[in-house]
Amino acid sequence: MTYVVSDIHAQYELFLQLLGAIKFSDSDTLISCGDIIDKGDGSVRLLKLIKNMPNARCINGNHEYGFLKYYWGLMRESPNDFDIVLKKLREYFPGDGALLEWDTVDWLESLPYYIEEKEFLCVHAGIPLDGNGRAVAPESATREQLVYDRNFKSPQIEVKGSKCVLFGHTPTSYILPDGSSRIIAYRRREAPREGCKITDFYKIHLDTGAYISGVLGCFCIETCKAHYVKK
Ligand SMILES: [Mn+2]
Repeated sequence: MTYVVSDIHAQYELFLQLLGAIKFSDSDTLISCGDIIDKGDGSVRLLKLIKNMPNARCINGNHEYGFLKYYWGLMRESPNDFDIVLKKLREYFPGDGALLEWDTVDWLESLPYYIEEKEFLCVHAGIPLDGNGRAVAPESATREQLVYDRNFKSPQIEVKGSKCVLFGHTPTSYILPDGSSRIIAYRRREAPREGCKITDFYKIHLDTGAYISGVLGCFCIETCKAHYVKK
């Protein structure tokens, strides 16, 4: 199975709890839509854990992008002093920054900003739509558009075309009328009511606001079911 998660925000124990709840195994794939770090105190432990999972695929969110921009700035200031740069990068994470090593920084720098498969597309915040309401080709979107998009989350924004877009970035409790923290799957008007193919949906809003709500969810591509754990 393929499970997609977003905005874990340094909730290390809660993430382990989620892997246990879905009985995540070597034959499964995990996709993270970004914002693994910040807000909680387990940023570096979580990065190292996911980096070492052979069946995990990750993209960067605005928080990883913000960290990388800070890193690139430090490298311009002190291009010859890697020790100073690493010291400052460790201080960036007040919780467990002391555990940060260069290989994790290099790994973050190597990550893409979208994952595109035949039937779905993973981005952090959203993707611009063209005049026909279709998502533009992700390679033509800028990093800023992908990690900071402000419009895509709106329930009024419908995506035409054949792919489902999975994203996070804004807690769904800000969108749902009852303020609850659950994944929102937007079903296509033309899709059969009981269908369970990923292409029956045009977008899946994944961010359950784990660091505020204590709820972390993921969405399974094959079953189209959401799974949750709570602190
Ligand atoms: Mn974000």
